[in-house]
Amino acid sequence: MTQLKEKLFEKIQAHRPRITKLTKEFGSVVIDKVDIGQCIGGARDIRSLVTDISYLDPQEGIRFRGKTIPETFEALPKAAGSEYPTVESFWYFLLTGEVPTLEQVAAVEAEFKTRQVVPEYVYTVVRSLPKDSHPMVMLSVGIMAMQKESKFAAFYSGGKFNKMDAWEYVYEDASDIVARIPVLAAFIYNLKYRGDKQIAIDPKLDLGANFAHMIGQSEQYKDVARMYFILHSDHESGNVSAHTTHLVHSALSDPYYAYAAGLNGLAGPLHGLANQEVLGWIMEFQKKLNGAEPTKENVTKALWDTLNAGQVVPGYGHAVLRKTDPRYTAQREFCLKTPGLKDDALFKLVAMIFETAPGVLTEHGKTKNPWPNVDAQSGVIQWYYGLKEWDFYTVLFGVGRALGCMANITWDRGLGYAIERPKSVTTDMLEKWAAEGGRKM
Ligand code: NMX
Ligand code: MLT
Repeated sequence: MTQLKEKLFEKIQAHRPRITKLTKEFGSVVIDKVDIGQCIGGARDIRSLVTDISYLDPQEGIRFRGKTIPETFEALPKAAGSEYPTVESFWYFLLTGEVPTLEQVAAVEAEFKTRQVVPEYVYTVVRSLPKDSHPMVMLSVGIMAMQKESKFAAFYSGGKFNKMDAWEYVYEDASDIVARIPVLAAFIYNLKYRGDKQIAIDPKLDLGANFAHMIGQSEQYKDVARMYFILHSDHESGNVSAHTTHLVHSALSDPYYAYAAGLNGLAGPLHGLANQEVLGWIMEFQKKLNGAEPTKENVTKALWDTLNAGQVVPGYGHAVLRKTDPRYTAQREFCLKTPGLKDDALFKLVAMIFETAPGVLTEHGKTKNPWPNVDAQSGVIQWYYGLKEWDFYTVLFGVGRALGCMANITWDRGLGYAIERPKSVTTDMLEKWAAEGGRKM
């Protein structure tokens, strides 16, 4: 067992009795109620999932393992010569809840080197797709094609499956997926936008730096990749990509099936695809300006045009958050401290939208949260560094989100969580309970 796997085993063993006690002794303690609005309205706010990996407070935003974003970046060991931690150190932290030592980080980096090679047949499958397929299709198909590597599936079909050991095989698949997904994403980028000019893995580099290297990016972009993947990793368990991954894996579908499904959810415009939509919206706006300077007045008009056309303003609003997303703030601060970027015209426009959109959305009066989410700021950074193919932005989100989804399903198996199966009701039933003032329990 690697150091990380041993540490994880220790943590899982220590945690198991807590779940057993809660289920056996306190299983009938009520923690929430469900109303008709929630039943029809996307199960909003119903407390029915458990994770210790991250928690999203509506006012404060995300905490990873109890730490805010600035605390996380502060606490973790940094990549050599960088202000940012490596993705490997963050992976250790997400899985175990402990800040790793430099030696523990080096061990994860070494482990990832042995895992990161994507089998050649996966590239053949992805290459056979039409070149104008969306890169999220390519990513999802690539992960799905790799399913035959699944150690969990082999363990299950080998006839020796048992609940106590199953997490070990999920850990193996999860680690393979986390180590390989940036390599697959870089392959897709080069295939789609660089005439299939592929760049080999540099085995000396950490995960984020190697991704930058493999897409032909600059030295500075290495930190962008590290920051981006960490920021997008996890957002507790109810969001579409994490929930889908958890749901599919709850049927004991292996991590490849589960994460391909999660990616398919991430590809929706109300979820991860919003980062592509933001850039699309900005480009459309600039086209309409026809060379004129953006002003608060013309930004306001463009926002109203979108709303009056019955569309959503991409990058604004959130199902849980009720303030500016701290992932937005972290990226905005990155822009403000990066010479060149803080004076970039696109950054200034995004900042102007930030000044304008909350007021317009409040006046519009529909959204419960007029503030920006992660997607409103992420594209401008990519654009500045020359990654201008905005239909690729959700793939970057998907690489980061693998960290959270894979850590979560490893723990799901460690704690033996049940197959997910909520109950549905009919409209007749809802109408009856509405007339009676509630369901008689
Ligand atoms: N622009 C216009 N209308 C909005 C917006 C927005 N940005 N956000 C919410 N609304 C509307 C929403 O469509 C709904 O309208 P209706 O009653 O006609 O159905 C109403 O406001 C109430 O919605 P909320 O309860 O505030 O939001 P909900 O929890 O249903 O949805 C989002 C959350 C994130 C899907 C929604 O805010 C949205 O569509 N935002 C724009 C897309 C986006 O940025 N998504 C990315 C989310 C983060 N991520 O990466 O996943
Ligand atoms: C996410 O990162 O998953 C999004 O902000 C959506 C969510 O949390 O619902």
